[in-house]
Amino acid sequence: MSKETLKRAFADNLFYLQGKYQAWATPYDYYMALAYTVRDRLLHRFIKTMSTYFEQNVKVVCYLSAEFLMGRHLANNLVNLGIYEDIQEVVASAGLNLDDLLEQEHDPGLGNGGLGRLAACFLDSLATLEVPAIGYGIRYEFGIFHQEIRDGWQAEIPDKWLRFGNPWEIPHLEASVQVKFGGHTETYRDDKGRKRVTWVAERTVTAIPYDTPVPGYNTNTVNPLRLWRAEAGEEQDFNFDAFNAGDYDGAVASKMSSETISKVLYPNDNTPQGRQLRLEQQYFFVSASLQDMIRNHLRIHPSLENFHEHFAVQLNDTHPAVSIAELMRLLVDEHGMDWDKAWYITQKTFAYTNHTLLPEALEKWAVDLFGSLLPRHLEIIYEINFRFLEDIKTWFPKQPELLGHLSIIAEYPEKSVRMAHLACIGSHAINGVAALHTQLLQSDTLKDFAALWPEKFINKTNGVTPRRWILLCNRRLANLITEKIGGDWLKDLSQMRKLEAYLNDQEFRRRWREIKYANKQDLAAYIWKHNDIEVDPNSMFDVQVKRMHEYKRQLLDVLHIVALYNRIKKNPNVSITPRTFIFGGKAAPGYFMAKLVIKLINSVAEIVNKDPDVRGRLKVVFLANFNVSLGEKIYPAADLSEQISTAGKEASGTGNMKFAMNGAITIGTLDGANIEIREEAGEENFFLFGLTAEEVAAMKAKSYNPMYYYLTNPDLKAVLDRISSGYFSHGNQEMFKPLIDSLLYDDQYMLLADFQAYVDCQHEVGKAYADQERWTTMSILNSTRMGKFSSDRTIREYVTEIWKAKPVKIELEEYSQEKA
Ligand code: B1N
Repeated sequence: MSKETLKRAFADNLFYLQGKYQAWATPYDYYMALAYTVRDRLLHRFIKTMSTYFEQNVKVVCYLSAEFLMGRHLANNLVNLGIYEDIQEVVASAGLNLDDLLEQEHDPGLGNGGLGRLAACFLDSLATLEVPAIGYGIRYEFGIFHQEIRDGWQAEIPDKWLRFGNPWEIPHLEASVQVKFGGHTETYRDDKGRKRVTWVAERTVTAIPYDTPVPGYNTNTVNPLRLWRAEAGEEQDFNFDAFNAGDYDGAVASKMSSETISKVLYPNDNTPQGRQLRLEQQYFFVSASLQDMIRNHLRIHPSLENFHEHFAVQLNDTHPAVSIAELMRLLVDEHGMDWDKAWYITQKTFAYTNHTLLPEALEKWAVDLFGSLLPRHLEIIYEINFRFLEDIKTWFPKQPELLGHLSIIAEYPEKSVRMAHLACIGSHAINGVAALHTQLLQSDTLKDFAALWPEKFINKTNGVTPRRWILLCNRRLANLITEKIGGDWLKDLSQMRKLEAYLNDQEFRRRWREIKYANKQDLAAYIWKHNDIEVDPNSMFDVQVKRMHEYKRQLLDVLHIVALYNRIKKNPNVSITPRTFIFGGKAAPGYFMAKLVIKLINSVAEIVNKDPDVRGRLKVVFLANFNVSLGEKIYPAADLSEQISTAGKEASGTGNMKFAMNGAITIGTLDGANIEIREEAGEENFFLFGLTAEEVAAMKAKSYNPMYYYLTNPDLKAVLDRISSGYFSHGNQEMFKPLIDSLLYDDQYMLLADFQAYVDCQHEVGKAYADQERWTTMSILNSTRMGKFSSDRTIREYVTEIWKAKPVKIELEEYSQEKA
């Protein structure tokens, strides 16, 4: 891939694809020309990868997910193809700056948060490890809304990400499939006299696949991300008023017809959306994907009897769990297979990942709704359930109560289909996403299934890709690492340990600090530009970025800020470590409390940032529209990573890993992957506080009284009283009352129980930061010891223990290497 060829292609694409001379080209034109140049280089690898899989008849991993939060493609593709530096030169020789062009790309937001981003990291690792894999999902026309802050409140703006075209996708109209909805079922006898069922649907939607090539790092493998679009008849209007009023799905629900299916991503994280359209989305992409697999299988094989030997299908939470009924329907009804054989194949094919323990987040569909949309699937689920419960009766004749616990159908409060039960019964493996989470699944959320099939349960601690989350977002750090230990760490993150040889090297330590400082300067410039707030890169950057949710306890972080502010107001000369508190995160549009916390953060910022007594020692910043590309700017600039969820509530967290890899130190509870991060980093390099999951459960069991803490802790009382008094809300005492009342009278997430421990721990953090030598050591060791949290490690475990798939080398012919 010579620079001359790249230069030529760049110029040609500007002319022939954007239709522009240099003189008229906008930065976006240049971005598009560059994107097409890179895409061409991906494509022949992509095609070679596909044909190799076909010819070698390999087992393919199919990752089914309602969300893929890919982030921008261009820089990632440059990095993975190994042409970043070359392209930088090519672009410079045209008088342009690569970073400016990279900023032109719209960040595709086809996911909410951790779950969708995990799917994206997994695709990167699968291709890097040369595992045959395909991601299947939905090509939403509107991704997660764009967040603006108006008068301190969140406003939601529709995300029209496709408006200026998407150079990374290739539609395949010829590979469309039909997906049916509604209607009824009929029985008949086939020519062998066997009783069969057909589904007479009420309507049919066309699913059109759009493929995005996903390259591995430093390999020839390029796997597909295949996203389905529902064919629209008439173009439908989008109701922006309803949308902005927070009635998010009302904006599209008015004309609930086929073309709305792939219109919009539901903006909920960790809360289910019991709407018919959501179930339509789930079934739509599941059916299209399974039909696609079957079609591909029958191109090479005479029957579907060995389907499970060629496809390993992973269910990313229960969102695609209707797959289990759909594969049974396709095998039994459409391909005439016996039930028992079909069931064997189905169980061998699927594995299920659970991502949450929050009881309210477990998906349930009312039987009436389910049956009216998917009448045949409801019958199949009843049949699966009947056979399963018959087995249970035989195996445990003395435990009739088990039937109600295990049944796929819940009777109360309304008759409904429990998707997690369907997923457990139809899968051969069930995994949680961190050690504690898997334990709690087994001891609590899914305990009856764990007792029944202990061998099905297995932990797979999450990971993140070091390509995007170190190399691409923190080039300064990546360069230092490679200079010291060579480049192998990018494919084997445990090699980072070798850097510990430099732990006491003064020159290395100085450069470590300089890099963090430079990253903080960059972020400070971003804050200045977007928030008009001046922050000092010498202050500690104390960061909490993640979706807004009560269990994540952004509010506890705010209580600490107010506690520090109170200390200063009491004695303006008190000695405190200067801090910049940085927040970011979207709230689901209908989540009132989460939105109120955003308003509180901005209200506290307004007062604290300009109070002369504070003398700039505290700054509070809420960065609007936290997404993958903003994360890439924030993680490398953080000193302190806030991972303060109520123990037992955060399944894993993955932001915690990104922070630590980039040298931030965690303050956190014993929750999710924090526990394993602390184990790896060493307890002396982690700020631990708060109740354990066990203590939380015990305290809840003997009736928790938050008011007690308010009445007995004067600092806590002063904090809550200041907020209640209207001090941060122009005298309005009503504004934050819902937050205060929920703390005093309910406090489901036990902020008040953890308050003092948190404040005390933060005091230790402040002292540690003041000792820059100590802090530098902790920072280096956090970063060097995160090898476990590369998604390469996670994927290797899935591949060997669950999917039983094998890597396949993709050989490029000489001529196509030339052409590249
Ligand atoms: O999945 C991440 C974990 O790291 C997080 O701890 C966990 O909260 C997150 C319904 C979810 N769990 N459940 C969801 C997302 C969208 C939706 O519609 C639920 N997200 C998580 C990766 O394992």
